[in-house]
Amino acid sequence: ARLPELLRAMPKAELHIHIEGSLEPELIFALAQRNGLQLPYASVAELRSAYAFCNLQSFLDIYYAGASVLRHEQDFYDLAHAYLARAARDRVLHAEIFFDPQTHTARGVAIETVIDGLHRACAEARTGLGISATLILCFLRHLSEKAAFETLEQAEPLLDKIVGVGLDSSEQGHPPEKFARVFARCRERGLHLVAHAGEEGPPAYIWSALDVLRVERIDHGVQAVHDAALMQRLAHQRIALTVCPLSNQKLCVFPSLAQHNLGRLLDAGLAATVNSDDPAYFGGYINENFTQVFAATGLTARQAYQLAFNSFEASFAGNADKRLWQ
Ligand code: ES4
Ligand code: ZN
Repeated sequence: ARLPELLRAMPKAELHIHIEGSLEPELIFALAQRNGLQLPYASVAELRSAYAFCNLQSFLDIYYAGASVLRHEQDFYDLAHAYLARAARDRVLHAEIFFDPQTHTARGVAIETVIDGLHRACAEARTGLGISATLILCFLRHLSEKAAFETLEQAEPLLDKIVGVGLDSSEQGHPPEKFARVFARCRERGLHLVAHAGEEGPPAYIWSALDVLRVERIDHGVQAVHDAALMQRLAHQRIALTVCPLSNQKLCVFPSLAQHNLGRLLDAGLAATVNSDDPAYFGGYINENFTQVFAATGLTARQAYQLAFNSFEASFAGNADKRLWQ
């Protein structure tokens, strides 16, 4: 069979998807109408044409503006349900979904509105779609440690609905160690820990995510190639990197997709995975990330199998999840 068909048909886990980044322009318009909100764009096409960015910050500005149409529990349910139905078509069997509660609580939306809506869609996907889906609460690193502690406190009664915590938003100037005490508290709560590091930021941020925050996976991590000792450590400890090729292309992390270093990471023995990050903004869901990076960099069927294997091995799926897909 041809490689693109293999990539599309192979079972996979998605470990790096921001649910707010799966909000398609059509749903932004539908939710704006349902919630009686005026958008500064006349049409879906006009909104889509505003999706031109060449670094993380210019993307984040548009991403947070888009998320502002999410107000009610049903809005969060509809968002997560749309993503999960789309992921099922890409043969995703398990998804670990990031969400940014502070984006919503800052607008007066209660954290239980966010978590209950997303969780209801995840629970329903088990029976409706045959997919296991769990939630990872991300702290916004451009905000303070105090704000992160307040968010954790608000989430405390809902912790049985999330599997872990992460760290996202503007990386440069906001090193992982800013959140050392919050992550230590989350660890005491028994939550899994991940963090974005080495997307645009230096290898030093990957070191501190591992040694100070004690995370189990690194989100992105592609800057690790600039530090040989770090590469050795990531390989030896089988610390997964959740790589997002189309995101890196759209945010100009690499000059072109052909120059993406996914092949180098795999060749060095790292547990890399392929993921979609913010598919509504970056031009494709997980299968599009696979087919485009394989076409641009010439990866092999063996490496496709390795990436799919890595995604399940690096997941926080439990036995109940595994029984669902087997
Ligand atoms: C993100 Cl691509 C990326 N990086 C950091 N934070 C994010 N939040 C949503 N997408
Ligand atoms: Zn991300």
